[in-house]
Amino acid sequence: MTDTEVLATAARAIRGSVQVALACHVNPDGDALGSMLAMHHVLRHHGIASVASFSQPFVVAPHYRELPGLDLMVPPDQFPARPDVMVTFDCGSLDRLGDLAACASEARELIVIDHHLSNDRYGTINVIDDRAAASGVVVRELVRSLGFVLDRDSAVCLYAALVCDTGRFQYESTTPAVFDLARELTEFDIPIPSLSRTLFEEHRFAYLQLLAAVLARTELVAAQRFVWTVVRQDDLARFGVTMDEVEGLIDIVRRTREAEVTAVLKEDVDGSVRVSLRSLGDVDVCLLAQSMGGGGHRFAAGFTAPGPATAVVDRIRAALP
Ligand SMILES: [Mn+2]
Repeated sequence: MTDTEVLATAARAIRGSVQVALACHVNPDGDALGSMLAMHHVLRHHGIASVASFSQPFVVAPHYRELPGLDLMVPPDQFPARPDVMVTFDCGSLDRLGDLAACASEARELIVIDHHLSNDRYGTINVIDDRAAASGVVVRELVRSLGFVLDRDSAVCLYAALVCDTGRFQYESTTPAVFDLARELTEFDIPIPSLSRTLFEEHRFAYLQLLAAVLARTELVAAQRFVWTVVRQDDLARFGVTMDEVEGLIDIVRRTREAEVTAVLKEDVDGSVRVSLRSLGDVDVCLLAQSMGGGGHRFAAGFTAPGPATAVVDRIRAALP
């Protein structure tokens, strides 16, 4: 089937359904939440009953709080056990649905909306476009295929999906098609400054203090073009910050001009160390992570190892050119 035919098949299934059950992957990001909520708004707007959820932990990260429709989701235990038509968003495999994987297996029709090349096509209808910059882009096409229109809330959600997955129009995925969609979405009343701030910029003051301490101990190994730092449990206690809040810290450390590879180590309560790796492309950090029992992509990968952190750094350095 061509892309257009698959979209039309998905649209027919949705139109013919009594209730459409929408789900995205565990620990949803901006694209997962944005694409799912956009579809939720569009269906409600056109009188099609829908329910939206994601697996436990049923908690939305604070920087997504301005997405309209978060209050319209239901907890996963209220999700239909045997959905008539279920649609998944930005979710590459069944297990990434967490608690909702069982519901997906019981669905009469399972529509998979995604843009990951690695998607294993677990649906009965798979609408997967690996050239799309975000799942939100695929949702826009599905809405068109349904003959439905966007409203303000769905436009805000799709805009969030688009800016999150293109890194605010900075990643390689930023094509002319991305700007076409952005132009269309910004015809609606999108609060661009406040969305940008909450999605990408603001942090609690406590985090900034932790950041200062962690940056102060960052080490540059110039000979190996390698920069690294560690976040310790006592940092979290001292500044009152959770490990979840330091996810973006590596994006600051990897700005180091002299470094090709960046590592941020996070000491867990049990003494093990979670390592995030980034590369500019000359070094394949996925291979490095795999050699340590982890995985990822060429530019971004990770692994977990027994501590202490200094021993883990020695192992990374031994694997680097
Ligand atoms: Mn995505």
